[in-house]
Amino acid sequence: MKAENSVILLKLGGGLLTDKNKPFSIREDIVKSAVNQIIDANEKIILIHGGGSFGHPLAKKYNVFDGIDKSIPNQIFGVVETHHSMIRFNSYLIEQFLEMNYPVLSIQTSSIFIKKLNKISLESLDVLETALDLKIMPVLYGDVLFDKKGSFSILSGDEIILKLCESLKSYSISKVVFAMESDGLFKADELGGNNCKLLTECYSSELDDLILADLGQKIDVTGGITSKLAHIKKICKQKIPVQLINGLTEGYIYKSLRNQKINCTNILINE
Ligand code: IP8
Repeated sequence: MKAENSVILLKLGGGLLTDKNKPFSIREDIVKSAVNQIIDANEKIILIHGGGSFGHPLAKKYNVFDGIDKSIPNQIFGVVETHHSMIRFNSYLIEQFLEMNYPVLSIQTSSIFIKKLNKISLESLDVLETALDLKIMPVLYGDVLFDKKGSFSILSGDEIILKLCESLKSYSISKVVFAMESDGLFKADELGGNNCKLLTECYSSELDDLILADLGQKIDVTGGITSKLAHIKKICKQKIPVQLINGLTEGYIYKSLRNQKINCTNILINE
């Protein structure tokens, strides 16, 4: 595989880009800064973003994650509303790139992923890889996931990343970056106090023994940090390093994409 066929997967957390306490609210300055940093970095990237206050409150209201439930009033309408809300959020982000003349392509997660016999399958990898060939940055987002057995769920941005790590064929993934609202993963205080420390470096082989600090979670239908760690372990099984960075710290997204040193969590791969 040629060097130019290497790609970075970058997830911008929904909690970073939106105010999770206020439905349908975008943190415009943070979005603009992230967009500028991505453009300046000028790397081959697949961008994935989470649901934040556009996805989670609606998904929760209609219990979309757990699938069809006839006892929930208007649930089917809630499914399409959740999806449409994500499109609105995604369109805002896409427009920021287009205003800067940067070529991006929104790819609807719910149109290319489906659940079959309890397995999530990625149906249309070619669209994504051809966009990359054309130097277009594909942008995906947490969305509704349909199930062939006649139901639905939610596919999180983290799960999308994992599926891409398992499925990309003509591109190798040099690293996965999660831009969040904190500096990374925090180890629990060994003495049981509140003194938790940022985990700056850790080998994938050490992840199973890691005890993380519980820093509290806002509403998140797709599982928060525990589920993120489970996804990270699976990503590392594909021999792909993972970096968790603070997207609120000025310049960190750019520095991460350019492989410059920052204060964050680095999960390295054992040889
Ligand atoms: O924020 C969830 O994606 P995530 C997307 O990456 C919806 O977990 C629609 C809730």
